Amino acid sequence: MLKEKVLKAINSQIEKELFSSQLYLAMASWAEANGMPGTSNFLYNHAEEERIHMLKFVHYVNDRGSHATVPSCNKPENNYESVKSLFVQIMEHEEMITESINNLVAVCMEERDFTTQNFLQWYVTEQIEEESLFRSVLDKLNLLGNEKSGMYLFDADVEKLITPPSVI
Ligand code: OFO
Repeated sequence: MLKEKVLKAINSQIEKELFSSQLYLAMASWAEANGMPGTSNFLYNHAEEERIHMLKFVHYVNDRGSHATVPSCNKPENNYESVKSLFVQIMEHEEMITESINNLVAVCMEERDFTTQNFLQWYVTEQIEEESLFRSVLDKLNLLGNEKSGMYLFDADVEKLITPPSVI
């Protein structure tokens, strides 16, 4: 069984991963409705990725003999000013997630739960990849500046960054 503090922190992280998935789903739908098929495919795929992050926690908690609870989820923003503002928001969101994973590691260290700390290393590495991915998307957008014609190329290009969701 997990210690109370560790369980509480993981259940709170499950809520964040669920929100990430819903947020990227809402963003994907906005991009699809606004004629950006490559961007929407990229975001739909990433919404799945976040659902897998959530499930990985759920299975871990239950495998340890505790109970992972499924939370309700806040409504994500459904409208965006621009593709750039959407990706800026993702970057800020992922930085917040990285901070949250780091805090979770700190809780495990305080509670001397080295098994969970070891399990969390997957998320620590994943956050390096996620931040790097979204930074590279923002770099592409910054290179385009305000050129509307460039958005067609961006849309085709961002789709190439899709990777199959990782296995649980
Ligand atoms: Fe985007 O990494 Fe999970 O939340």
